[in-house]
Amino acid sequence: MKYNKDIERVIAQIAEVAGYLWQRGWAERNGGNISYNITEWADRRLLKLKPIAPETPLERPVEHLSGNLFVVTGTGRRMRYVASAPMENASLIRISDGGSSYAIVAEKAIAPTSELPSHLLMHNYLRGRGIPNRVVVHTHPTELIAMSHNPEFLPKDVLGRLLWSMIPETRAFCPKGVGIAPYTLPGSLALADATVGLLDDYQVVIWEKHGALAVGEDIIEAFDMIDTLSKSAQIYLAARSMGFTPTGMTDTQMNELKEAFDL
Ligand code: 2HA
Ligand code: ZN
Repeated sequence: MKYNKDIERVIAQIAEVAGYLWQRGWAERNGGNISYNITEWADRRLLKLKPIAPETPLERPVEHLSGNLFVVTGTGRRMRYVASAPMENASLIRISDGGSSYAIVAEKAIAPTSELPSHLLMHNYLRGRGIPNRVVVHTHPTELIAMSHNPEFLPKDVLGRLLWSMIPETRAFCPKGVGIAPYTLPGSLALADATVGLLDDYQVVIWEKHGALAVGEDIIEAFDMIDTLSKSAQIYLAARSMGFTPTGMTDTQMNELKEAFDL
């Protein structure tokens, strides 16, 4: 299918980020998924494309996404192939008027990611709050997942503060820290609800013992936040493997940073 320049740019960025996720080792087999709201760039032709498969009802309507068009990576598809052939491994879906179902409108019937409930409910919540969010990225960053196996890190903002304290950049570029959703079955509505419940406070959510998600207007920014947090997790791990627990920046040092960068 031919797309306009704006949408071609979005598809190229999805491929770029999919490549990073694979290179980082965060995307074993079909791990991770991406959704991108492209409605604002879609011309009439795209918005009126005929469904190539029957409408699929959504368990929970997404009224703020009525008529919206998304590029969504396909279920079972591998990030390394999203990188090399994005639209062979992603789906174009349109939400129905009213938001109670979606239809695949791409040329190929690629079923969207198993995490579609989380993706759509996150987009819906943010748009409903008037936030011009376009992207949800989900991936499996090894060290961050490992840290989520430690119950001591799971109370509110404990892991977030620890990661902030590893290197100044993390607080500067992830100023809200990380929310943590307790372990829940992948793909479930319960996982989606737990995640949405954290979006008032965070742009990055860790799914305990599973992965990370970031939201944003821009897919590169969303990737960068997870990458920055992952850097902190790696510093923590490097110190622990050298036999010591890293001191971390002090509260005074972090507060100085907060003021200097107006965070
Ligand atoms: O796409 O990452 O969470 C596979 C997954 C499910
Ligand atoms: Zn996952």
